[in-house]
Amino acid sequence: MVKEGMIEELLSRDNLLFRPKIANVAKVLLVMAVAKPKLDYFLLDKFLLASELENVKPVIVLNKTDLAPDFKEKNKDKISAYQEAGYDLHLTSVKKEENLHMILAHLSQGISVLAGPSGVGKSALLNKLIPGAELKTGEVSEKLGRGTHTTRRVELLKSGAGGWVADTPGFTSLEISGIEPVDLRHYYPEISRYTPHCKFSANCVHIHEPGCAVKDALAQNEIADHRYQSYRHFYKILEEEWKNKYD
Ligand SMILES: Nc1nc2c(ncn2[C@@H]2O[C@H](COP(=O)(O)OP(=O)(O)O)[C@@H](O)[C@H]2O)c(=O)[nH]1
Ligand SMILES: [Mg+2]
Ligand SMILES: [Zn+2]
Repeated sequence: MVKEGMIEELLSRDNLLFRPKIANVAKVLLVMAVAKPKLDYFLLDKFLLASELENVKPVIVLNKTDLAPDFKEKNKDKISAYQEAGYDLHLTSVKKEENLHMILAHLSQGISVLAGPSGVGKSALLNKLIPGAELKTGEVSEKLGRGTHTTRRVELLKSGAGGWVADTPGFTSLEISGIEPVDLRHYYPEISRYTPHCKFSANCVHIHEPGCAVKDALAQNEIADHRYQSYRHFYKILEEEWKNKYD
């Protein structure tokens, strides 16, 4: 029997990474699809921010590579940006059973959770990795679940690798507003590396300050443009939110 340790809790909001709360989560596998649905890098970065905010180690899983065989080649700069920032990243195909052993290896210790948008293959992945898991897959069942249930269950499944893992419902948006704008720079490892070299390193948020080492690194292609754009994007959002908070 794999369905041990059921946790049942009211779910009133859809926008938090770990709802229902699961205590002592060691790792979060951020599952996204390379196609169907199309990979949204801003959303991936938002999941990364939310994970860091929760102090949980994120592992990036880009699934459905069978649907986009040229994904790796076309996205190699973006992929290496995450790897160079220090994130574990795996390209998988649940359908073709590619690289699934790498994911199983991540489930060897403590509690892990799967998070990511709906339809990317989270439940299908666990069904492959954990014999007997029998989680519902496919968009139809998820939609029905959302419409008709006021409670959702998070089931802790025992992985063959030794740890425990929880599937989660899909998330459409996430909460990162707990981050103070000036602190956002610490959440982008490859950006924060340059901060000590900025002229005004104590407060430089790398947007329009003079003598900014991050801007220089960007010009030299040492920081991936899409990551800097994502940083700016979330900086502006947080700045706006914090302005409204204290005005
Ligand atoms: N082509 C392809 N389809 C997949 C893959 N993984 C999952 N799917 C399909 O994607 C749909 C959504 O999967 P599901 O596990 O329910 O996604 P979840 O919402 O993230 O749990 C299902 O129809 C799966 O069969 C994959 O690697 N390749
Ligand atoms: Mg699912
Ligand atoms: Zn700077």
